Parts: sequence; structure tokens; C-alpha cells
Amino acid sequence: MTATPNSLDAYWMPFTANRQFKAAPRLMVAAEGMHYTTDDGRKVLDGAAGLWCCNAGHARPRISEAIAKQARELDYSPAFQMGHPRAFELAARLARLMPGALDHVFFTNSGSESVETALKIALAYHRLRGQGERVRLIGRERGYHGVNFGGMSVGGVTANRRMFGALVAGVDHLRHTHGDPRNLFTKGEPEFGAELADDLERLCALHDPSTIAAVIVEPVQGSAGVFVPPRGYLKRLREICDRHGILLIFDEVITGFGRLGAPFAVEYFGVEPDMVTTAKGLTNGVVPMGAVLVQKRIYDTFMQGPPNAIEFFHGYTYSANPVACAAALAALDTYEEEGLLTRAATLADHWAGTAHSLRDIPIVADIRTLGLMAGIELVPLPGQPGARAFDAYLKCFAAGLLIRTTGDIIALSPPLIVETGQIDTIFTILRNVLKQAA
Ligand code: PXG
Repeated sequence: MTATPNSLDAYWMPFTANRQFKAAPRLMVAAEGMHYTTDDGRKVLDGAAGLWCCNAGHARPRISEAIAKQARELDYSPAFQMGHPRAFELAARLARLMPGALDHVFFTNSGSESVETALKIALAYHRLRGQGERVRLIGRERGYHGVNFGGMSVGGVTANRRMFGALVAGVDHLRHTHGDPRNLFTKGEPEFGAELADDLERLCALHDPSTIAAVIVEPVQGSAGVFVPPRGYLKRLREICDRHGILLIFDEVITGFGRLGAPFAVEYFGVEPDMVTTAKGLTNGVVPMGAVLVQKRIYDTFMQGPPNAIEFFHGYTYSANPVACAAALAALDTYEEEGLLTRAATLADHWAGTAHSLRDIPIVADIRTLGLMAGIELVPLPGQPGARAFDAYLKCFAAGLLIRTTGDIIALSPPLIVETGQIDTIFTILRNVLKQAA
């Protein structure tokens, strides 16, 4: 069997320049630990944890074995009006892992579905409490909340929105927090800009707060380019939400499961939202799965009416799929056994120091770091937005390093098992590539 398929034509690839890719494909055929293997037998160091999801690295035996065992034992059981033990076990375990009152869990199959689920819970929650006029949803510019209609609408990435009609009605956006020149090259939380949270007061004044159901933000904006919140910003958002009875949703699809050095950003920033959306690292990226954690009082609000009535008309065929649950439980075992949910905290200084060492390269416009995340913003080539970073992506791949790019920003987020020597390798390869381009 050859590793390279005969035709690449039929597969319409997501978020990909299909024609460019198919003219010069990059195919992965295996992965283990910190490395991928390509179809031409090259090892590629994973600087992106796949797509921010393989937090324990690749081909972890515990997870692979749990999946195989579960598929043999109970491959599927109906998700509605039926359960299986691992779903309850996983929910209880996530509730224990998540701080505070976020102790009920709704399962989905992706980050996008987690976001839709949380937005629907928010609307229904208010309605059940007699505040059905709270219909507006607030997101943030440059936010990424997946690609379904709700998440796309509260999201703030223009390219992801402009082709798709009028989107969901009643949505407004906070300004993003990026761009204050005083915050350039900050390690950790930037000092300036907490007052941007007051945008929410402005939107409350405009729309009347009694019409706003929820605010959704990524604690650290990931996809659009690693924008770390200014110190105090998230706390201020929480206070304004409290003042006006608005639910606060943290989208932790990227920040969850140890990326920042704490199990969740909730803990890292010490701010407790009403709901948290997760996916990606939940199963180490191995099986699609997402989860929404909600505070008990939200769950309890739904648990009214006759006990034989379905309380929430929402769910997916694969909610709490047994194989996904087995993968998630094994991923959590791996994270806990190896201390991975806090490992980024011990590596953060080395990570930041090494990342910021690229500052002297003339085409590097900004560097931002938190936990095991880094955003490296390049000066764009005149008239060719994104070209410079994509060129770096191709050159890094050829040199044996996988990175992510968005526009002219390079995003790095290695598996949390990364060793300091591998961190050095990531930035040495990147330095060489960027110096060639400078
Ligand atoms: N919320 C956040 C914060 C995300 O980062 C989603 C929701 C959607 O998740 P799904 O599982 O539906 O893709 C995401 C996904 C990138 C990149 O390169 C980021 C994501 C997905 C693909 C690529 O930055 N984030």
C-alpha cells in the first residue's frame, strides 16, 4: 500500500486553499509523542498540538487502548432517554476538575457545537425565569467561536462571516483588546486596556441591559492571533455582567485542559463565568467531543415542570458517545498522571524567554505569550496580507516544524509534554526561517 492516495480531488478540505494544497500536498501518515511523520518519511515537530488539541502529545497508549476497548465493549448507545456509565463518570470528573459552581455538563461533539449549546442554554434560561426579553447575544471583535450560525454571529472574524448572509439577529460585539502600542512585546497579561471591558456598559446603554442574555468571550483569544486579555479585563466583564443580570460564557475550547498552566482559564484568571465551553483537549483531540459546563443554578432552573417532561429540547446523536467518553476519561487520566494540566506553569518562563528572543528580527512586529501559547506577529509584505506568515509556515514545515498561522500572525501551542530542548528547537527553526525572510 502506498501512503499517498491516487487522487486528492474528492476531498473538499476545510479552511484550506484546496488548489494550492493539492498542487503540493502535505500529508501526515503517523504521529507519536511530539512528532508527526510525513508520507515522505520526515519527522515534524508539533509546535501546534495539532490544532491546539493534542495536549498530551500523540499516540498516547492509554487513550488508544481505552478507545479500542470501549468500541469492543459498548460501541454506541442512544444519547436520548438512555445513558451509559462512562458518560456520568466523565461529567462528574469534569465537574470536579472545574472550579466553583460549574458542576453540570452537557456533551457535544466539537467546539462549535459547545458554543451553540451554551448560547441556546442562555436564551432558554432567561425565558424560564420569566425574562424572555433577554434575547441579545454579545461577542467580541476577533473572537472565534466556531463556524455554526450562532458562533459565527457572535464571533468577530470578518472572513468567517461575510459570505453567510445576515447571520443571527440581535448580536453585538465588544471591541477587541489588541493594538495598544504600550502593550507590544508583553510577557503574560498586558498592562493596558482593562477599561475596554466598559464597552459592555456602552452596549448596555445602547440596547438596554434587560435585553441582553449573554456575553461570550475567549479568555485568551486564540484563533485570531493569541490576544491575551489586559490585566483586570475579565474581572471587569464579570462585574458588569453581574450588575445587569447578564450571563458570562468563557469559550475555553483552546485555553481549557492546561494550555495556560492551570486546568482552565477560570482558575488561571480567578474569574468564574456562568458557563464554560470546551472541546479539543477534552479527548486530546483523538475523538471529536465537546462539553459545556454550567453552574448548578442554571441546571436547576431547567429542572422544573412535570418530571416526565423533557427539560431542554437540544442534543446530538453523538452527545456523550461511549468511545468519546472513554477517550476523554483516558485523556484526563494521562493529564493527571503526568501533571500536564499545570505543567505549562513550570515551562512558561522558559517558553516566554525563548519566544521573546525573536524580538530582534526586523520583520517581527510583536510577540505575545501566556502559559504555553505564543503569538508572533510579522510585518506584512506590502500589498500581500498573510503571505509572509504562510511562507514561514511552508518553510518551517520543510525544516521539520509544524506551526499555525492566521493572517500575518504565527501561533504556537505545543503539546504540554514538550521538553525545554524541544522549545529551543521550535524557536531556533523559527528564527532561521524568519531571518531568511527579513
Ligand atoms: N471556540 C474556540 C475558542 C475555538 O478556538 C471553536 C470554538 C470551534 O471548535 P471546533 O471544534 O468546532 O473547530 C474553536 C476552534 C486555529 C484553529 O488554527 C482554531 C480552531 C479551530 C481550527 C483552527 O487557530 N478553534
